[in-house]
Amino acid sequence: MSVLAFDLGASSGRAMLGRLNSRTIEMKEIHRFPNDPVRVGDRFQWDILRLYHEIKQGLLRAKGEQELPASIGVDSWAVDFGLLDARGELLMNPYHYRDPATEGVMERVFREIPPAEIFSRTGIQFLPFNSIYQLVSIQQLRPFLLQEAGSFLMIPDLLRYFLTGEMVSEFTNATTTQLYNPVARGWDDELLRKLHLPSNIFQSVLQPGTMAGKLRESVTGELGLPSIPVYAVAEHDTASAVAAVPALERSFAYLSCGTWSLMGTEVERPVLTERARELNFTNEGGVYGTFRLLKNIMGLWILQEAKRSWELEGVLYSYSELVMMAEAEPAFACFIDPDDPVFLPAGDMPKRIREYAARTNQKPPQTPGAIVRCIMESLALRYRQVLELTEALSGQAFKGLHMVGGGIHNESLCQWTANAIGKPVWAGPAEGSAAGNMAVQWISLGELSDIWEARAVIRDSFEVRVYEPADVPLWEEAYGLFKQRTGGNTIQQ
Ligand code: LRH
Repeated sequence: MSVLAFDLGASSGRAMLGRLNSRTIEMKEIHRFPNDPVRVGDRFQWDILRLYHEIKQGLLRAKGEQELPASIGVDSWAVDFGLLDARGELLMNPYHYRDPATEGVMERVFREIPPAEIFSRTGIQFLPFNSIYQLVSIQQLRPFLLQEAGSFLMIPDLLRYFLTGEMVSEFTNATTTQLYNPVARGWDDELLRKLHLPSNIFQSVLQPGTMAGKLRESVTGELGLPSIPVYAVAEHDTASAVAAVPALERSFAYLSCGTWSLMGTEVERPVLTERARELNFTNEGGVYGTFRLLKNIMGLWILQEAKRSWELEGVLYSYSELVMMAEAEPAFACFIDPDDPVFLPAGDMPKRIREYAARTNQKPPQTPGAIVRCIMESLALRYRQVLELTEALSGQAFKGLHMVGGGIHNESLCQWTANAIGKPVWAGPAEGSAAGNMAVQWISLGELSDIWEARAVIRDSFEVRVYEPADVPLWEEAYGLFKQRTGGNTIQQ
């Protein structure tokens, strides 16, 4: 039985058709498209209608395949949303989470509500772009939007609404707003009240795996398709990626490696301790009653943005060229803390890396190769640091690390990660989010019995490459240097 997964990342989207032949998944990319955010003046926004157009293109391609999908699911990056008026029409282009308008908003909110209270109500890490701070920023800059708003829908909820006409929110993604209370299991009305945000715009929240409507008439008419069911899958892309981790054991550590690096473990209930808050870990909703105890690491964004800077200067490197140039550079010459807030916004990344180096008394890397080496080594060492924190916080010791997502195409990063953590890395599948998106659909359709059967099938269907640690003493020494040069600070906001 085949299903269709739309997986939208911060830099590209894809439509994947999955077919389950007894216990093997065959995945076919039927459409891939860039997701280019648009800068207008000093605002940074998503081109949501273009994304919806690309989804329709994906549906048309599916029509050309030998078998129509039995169902459809959409997942995307978290935290961003659209506001719709009372008639259900979109009021604004959703803002990009890297839009500068949220700068300083989190700190202003803390004057109204102490961070400890926000954390105990939501279990979510403090990131300046969480939907809660975006909404407060809209309230300050464009209050009429909230006055007019009839509903709030996260990006995949919104696209699903365009497809089906049904307005419902999905749990895994709802948790990332930092407005959802995982203990009370609902939107946190008290937080909304304290922030003077309207509570009536929030929709009921469905668990992943619930049927959430069917392609509406205008869509079936336009595209010449039957009314295919649309499921609320694990609509946060990271939740879908974690669902697809091909783990054998119940206790496992993962790194979902894309624009962001999300590292953590799956837990049965949210960890709402003071320690979790201090370490700025999050408890995002997972599939089938689980939570994702994890931490955001700035990830390959730093490399993507450096590459874009060189492109703007007129030099186009491919990722494999950049990685090869990095491999040729001397090791451990310069480190950055990838999670320093200076690296969050879009803009000249090489310049910010050089400034960081100068500020921390290191020799600034000059060539693209040296810069990329610095980024990749720093990421691998930061992974080691966050893995240690995940172990300390969850009280578990992991035998190795599962890496999923497009970042695993960077083989040196996988190897250096294994070296840095001194444990094996199991890399695969690269299309983790799409696989998790499909897995939830097949479970709902009764084709797979549960998430553990799905993980076993994923393990048997995709290559999982093993990277054994090497040069461990050298990396151990480098880890000491990394901590020294990046401030030795394990408590990172
Ligand atoms: C990764 C991701 C991550 C969020 C970020 C906004 O794509 O969903 O989990 O924190 O985007």
